[in-house]
Amino acid sequence: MASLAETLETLEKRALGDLAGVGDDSALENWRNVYLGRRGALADYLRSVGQLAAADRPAAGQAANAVKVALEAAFADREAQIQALSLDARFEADRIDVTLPARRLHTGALHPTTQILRRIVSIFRDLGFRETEGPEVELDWYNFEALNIPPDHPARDMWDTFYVNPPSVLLRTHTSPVQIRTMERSTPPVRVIVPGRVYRYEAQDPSHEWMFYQVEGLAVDAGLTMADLKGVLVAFAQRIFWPDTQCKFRCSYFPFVEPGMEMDVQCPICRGQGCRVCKHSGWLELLGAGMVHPKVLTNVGYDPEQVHGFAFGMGPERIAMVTHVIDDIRLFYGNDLRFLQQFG
Ligand code: 2U9
Repeated sequence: MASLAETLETLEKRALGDLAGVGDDSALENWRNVYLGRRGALADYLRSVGQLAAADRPAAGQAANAVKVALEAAFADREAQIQALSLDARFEADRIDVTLPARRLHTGALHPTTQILRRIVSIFRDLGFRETEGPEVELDWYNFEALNIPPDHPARDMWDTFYVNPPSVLLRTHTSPVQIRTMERSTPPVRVIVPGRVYRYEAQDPSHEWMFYQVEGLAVDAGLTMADLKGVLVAFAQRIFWPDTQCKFRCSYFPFVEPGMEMDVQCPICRGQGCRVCKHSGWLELLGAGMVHPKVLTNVGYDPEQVHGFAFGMGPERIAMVTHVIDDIRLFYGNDLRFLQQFG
C-alpha cells in the first residue's frame, strides 16, 4: 500500500495536471471544489492524517499544508490566465475596423418636378403672385365652357380628356379652371400662380404622359396691358435661367386668350449657340400666354370694359427636361430609383 507521502505527491500532480486543462470560470470553480473544497481531495487527505500515530502527524500535516499553499497559488495563477484569455477573446469579438468607409445613409430627396415647381412658384411669389390650388376632378363648365371652349367646338380637340362621369365630370386637362374659380370668388386685382397635376387621354411616348404638371398664372386689374405680361414673363425667364436670357414672342392661339402668344427663350444650355437640347436652333419654346379673352372675363362676372387680364401657362417637366437634359418625360413618374436618386 502506498505511503501517505506518496498519496500526497500523486494528489498534487493530478491536481496540477487537471488545472492545466481547465479553460473557463465554471471548470475552474469545479476544480477548486474537487481539490480544495471542504469535501475535496485535500480535506480527505487531512482527515486521514488524523489517524496516524501522534509522532507522525506534524510532518504529514506540514506536508499537506505546503501542498495546499502550492495548489492555491496555482489556482490563483490559472484564474488570472483565464481572465486575461477571456478579455482577449472579448476584445477580439468587439474589434471594429475604424478604417472602413461609413455606410451611406438613405436620406430622401424632393422629386425633380417638386424642385422645379417650388422654384417657379417662388419666383412668381416675388413678383406679387399668390399661390393657389383647386380640384383635379372638375366640371365641364370650369374646364371648358367658362374658358370659351363650347361643346363640339373644334378647339376641344386640343385636349384629349378623361371623363369621370360624362359629359359633365372630368379630370382637368389644365389648371385653368382654378383661375375661373378664383375670379368667381374675388374682385380685381387678382394675381395668382397655380401649380398642379393635369390629365390627358394620351398614348405615352418620350414627350407625352397621361398625367403631368402645369403652372399657370393670372393677373386681372384695371389697365393691364400686354407690356405687363411681357415684363413679368421676361423677369421670370431671367430668374429661372440666366439674368441676360433673351426672349421672343410669337403669335399663337388659345381659346381663352386674345391675342394669344408663345414665348421662346434663348437656349439656357448652349446660351443660343445651338446644341442637342435646342435642336441647334438656339431657341426653346417655354410657355404659352395671352390677354384674357373678354368672354372669359364676362363668364366670371367681370366687366371687360373695366378690367383687363393676362395669363400664361407652362409645363414644369419640360423646364426640368431642358435644365437636366432629360430626353424622356416618362422617366418622371416611372418610379425608377436610378433616375430619381440623381436629383438628391
Ligand atoms: C384663364 C384665362 C387664361 C392660361 C394659358 C397657356 C396660354 C398655355 C399650356 C401650354 C402647354 C401650358 O405647357 S403647357 O401644358 N398653356 O400655353 N395657358 S394662356 O390662360 C388662361 C388660364 C385661365 C381663366
